[in-house]
Amino acid sequence: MDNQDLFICIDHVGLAVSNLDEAIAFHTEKLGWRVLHRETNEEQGVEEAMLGTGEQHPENAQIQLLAPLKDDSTIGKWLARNGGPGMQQLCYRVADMDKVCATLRERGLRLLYDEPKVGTGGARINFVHPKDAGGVLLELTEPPANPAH
Ligand code: MC0
Repeated sequence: MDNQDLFICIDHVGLAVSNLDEAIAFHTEKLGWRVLHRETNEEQGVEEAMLGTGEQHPENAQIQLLAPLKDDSTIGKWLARNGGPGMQQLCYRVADMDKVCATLRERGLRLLYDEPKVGTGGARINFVHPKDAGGVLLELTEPPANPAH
């Protein structure tokens, strides 16, 4: 990685869905994806599944299905505002979350959290506000040293 690079790869694309089991059925039975990992993240208000292929290379982007635990959660509000399911976020993988967040802050972008929170599989996560990222909610993820998926 060159010094100029902030991101390693696209880690995943997050799709907001109303019903996780129905969305998994669609993505596996119709589109041929496989469920690689599933978990509930109470703090983020989501039940989620990560989808990939049978020969998932670590740097191949995954599809993340995000269903709301409650109507007034981030995903619940997003579904209501957008009138149903759709693409909610783009997530970039980083090697050093603290360094990348500091760099982006220096460049004037708003990070949503002062300190990273816990995301999929124990990753450290933060988000760039969509108004500072061309209308796209950008998630940043630093995978744990020993990933759970
Ligand atoms: C809101 N806006 C978006 C957006 N959400 N634009 C693009 N993509 C999105 N996902 C826009 C709205 O259209 C609105 O624009 C403006 O931002 C403010 O919207 P709002 O209705 O007031 O929304 P807020 O402020 O309640 O929430 C927006 C915010 C929120 C980004 C702060 O979604 C948030 O905290 N997101 C980070 C956490 C998250 O997404 N958790 C779920 C995934 P106008 O022009 O109408 O003003 S958890 C996850 O992803 C974890 C498990 C993981 O991967 O490890």
